[in-house]
Amino acid sequence: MATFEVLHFPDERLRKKAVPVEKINDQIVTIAKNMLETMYDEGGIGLAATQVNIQKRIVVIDLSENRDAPLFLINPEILEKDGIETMREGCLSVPDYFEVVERAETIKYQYTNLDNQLVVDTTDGLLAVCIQHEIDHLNGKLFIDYLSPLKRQRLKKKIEKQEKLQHNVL
Ligand code: K2U
Ligand code: ZN
Repeated sequence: MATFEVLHFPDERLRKKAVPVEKINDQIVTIAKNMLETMYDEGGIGLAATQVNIQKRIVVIDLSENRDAPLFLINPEILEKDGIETMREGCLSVPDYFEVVERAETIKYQYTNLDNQLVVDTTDGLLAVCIQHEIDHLNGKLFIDYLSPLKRQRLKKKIEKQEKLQHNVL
């Protein structure tokens, strides 16, 4: 197994829109499994291929306590949304920053699993938030895009200042 480098905001490659997976072959399975390894290594509960500079519509998620119940979502789509919920979100591509984001409370969604089966399901809670967060990544959108322009600008300046400090230290 291998792991990928996770891109960090404001890397413009995070803004690329991922394309649908045409055929689930060995290459796609290997990418998905390496993404899962990367997610576990980074301490995340979800990861989209865009975050590792792969512009394919692949998402991995594992919300389990023992980190042993992975979900592999190929070409995930949200079919229906209902209600509103707010949750404090973080992101592996925006380290050390957390903000409250408003999203749909319940979603009906579909995806193709690694056995090439179409799965259609409805969920709410953390899984619903995670799926919406990851599909945003596939569309080049970050959770900080829901912030006010002022908050987003302040965050960008904070990260650029941190990068300058790190650069001077190295
Ligand atoms: O896409 C990602 O960056 C992974 C997110 C998934 C997620 C975000 C918001 C709400 C639910 C799931 C991270 O796994 S969130 C947790 C986190 C954040 C920063 C560092 C480590 C873990
Ligand atoms: Zn994220």
